[in-house]
Order: sequence, then C-alpha cells, then structure tokens
Amino acid sequence: MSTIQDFTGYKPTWCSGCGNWGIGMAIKQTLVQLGLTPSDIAVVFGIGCSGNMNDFLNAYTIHSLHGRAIPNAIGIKLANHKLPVICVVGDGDCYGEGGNHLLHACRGNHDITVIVHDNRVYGLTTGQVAPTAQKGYQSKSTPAGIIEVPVNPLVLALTSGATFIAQAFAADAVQMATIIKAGIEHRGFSLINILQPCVTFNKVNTYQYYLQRSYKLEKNYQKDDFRSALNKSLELLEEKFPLGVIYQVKKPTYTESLPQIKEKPLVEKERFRDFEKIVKDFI
Ligand SMILES: Cc1ncc(C[n+]2csc(CCOP(=O)(O)OP(=O)(O)O)c2C)c(N)n1
Repeated sequence: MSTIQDFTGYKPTWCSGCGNWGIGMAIKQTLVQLGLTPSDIAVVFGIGCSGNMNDFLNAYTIHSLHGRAIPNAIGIKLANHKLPVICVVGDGDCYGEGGNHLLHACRGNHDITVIVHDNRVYGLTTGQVAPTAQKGYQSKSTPAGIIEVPVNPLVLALTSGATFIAQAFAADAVQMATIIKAGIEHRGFSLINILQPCVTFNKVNTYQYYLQRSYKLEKNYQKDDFRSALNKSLELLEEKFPLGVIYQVKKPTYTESLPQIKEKPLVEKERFRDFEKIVKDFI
C-alpha cells in the first residue's frame, strides 16, 4: 500500500495560496486511493507553473513541451494501454498552444485523463492572458483588455467526442480527488477542468469569485445525457460554474478499436521487446 509520502517529490516552489497546492495534493491522494505505486502510472506535464509539478510528484513522468503533453500521453498509451496515463497541464498549454491536440484526443476517445489548471493566465511567464480569460480582461499582454471571446473547454471537449467531462475547484480537495479518481477509472478520454485561482497574477478570478459563482451538480443530474451536459457547459457563458462530472458515457476507446493491439499491448509483443534490434532496423 503506497502513501502520500511515496508520491512526494521536491518541495513545491508555487506561490503561497496558489491553487496548485490543492491540485497537487488531490492528485497524490487519488493515486494513493487507487492503490497505485509511483511506478504504476505515467504522468505527462506541460510547461508552466502547473507543469513544474513534474518535480514535486514522484512517479514516472515526462516534463514535455508547452502544448505537447497530450501527444506524449497518447504515445505512451499506444505503447502500453494497460498503464494509466494522465496529463497535468495549464489552460494556456491545453487550450491555447496545444488546443489542436486536445480536439483530436477527444475525437479518438484516447484513454487518458487530462487535468487542466485553469487560472485564466499564463502563470509561469508572469501573467499574460490565457484562452479562458473573459473578453475585456486586462493583463500585461492585453493592457486595453483582451479582444477575443474565451474558449469554452467544456463545450469544446463535449462536441469533439470526449466521453468524460468534469469541472472542479482548486479549493475543494475532497471533491477534486473524487473527480480525478473517476476520471482515471473512466475508460476513454477524460477532461477535468479545475478552476485554479492564481493569487499573484490574476486579481479578478479569485477564490471569492469562484465561491460566489460555483455550485455542485444536483444529486439527480443525468451525466449520460448529452443535451444536459451541453446546457451545463454553456453556463460558462454567464460565468456560472457547475462542479462535478458533467458528462460520462461508455464508448470504445482508441486502443480498444485498434485491431493490432487488441490481444495485447505493443510492449508485450515479442518483436518490440528486443530494443537493440529495433534500433538496428532503423539505422
Ligand atoms: C513552445 C513554447 N512557447 C512558449 C513557451 C513559453 N512559456 C512557458 S510557460 C508559458 C505559459 C504557461 O501558461 P499555462 O499553460 O496557462 O500554465 P501556468 O503557468 O498558468 O500553470 C509559456 C508561454 C514555451 N516554453 N514553449
């Protein structure tokens, strides 16, 4: 049985009060609850304050490129679809630079869990505007206010084919852990958008801001109904934030649909075990 300590890496360098602390703890709690050890899971990080968790979490990790966590995660999953694979990324990373990868991962129902730290800014590079920021939001990169309308990640994922869509709040570690666990257990593509206050660079979308505008989904909410999920996701237009699993349906995953690896993962196939030979074949 593993413990939080087993998953603990270096001491985080996040600002005090940053929502990332809660998210980091919820991820570790989930991995313990799932009975995993650090070598049972692959975690792919993007670049950002969120991506710096690469050093703070002890597991098999890749600190990839900005916007490129998802294709790395898909690659790992294709090589070994028995392994749980999660991505930890920022909103700039996943909805901006890597937006294209998100769309196609949803379309393929790739069995990965994407956890997005949605702080509406580029935190690591000191507060430029990110794609989820509200129109008119003033930042050092948009002193007169952002001109573009915000990306709605929930609608984007839903209409692109994701089979699990959830939203959580960085101040509620218990609900976050429940949702992350459900996302990892879900077979198929899961997007978990976490509302994460950036206490240093975003003075608008604060803890208070989200506390006043968020609510937990009703107990009788039908998460397998596409129209209900669409309506819930559209509430972002009014800055209302439903928290919980907004959509979940069962559909074949990408690897389940791929005849070549139906019978066993690529890594277990004899001819892929001889790494020296594969390298020789290519050079
Ligand atoms: C290809 C590329 N473009 C830009 C950068 C510079 N860069 C590093 S972190 C970052 C912003 C990160 O913002 P976000 O993804 O929202 O994560 P956060 O820091 O807010 O957690 C940028 C633009 C980079 N490292 N690589």
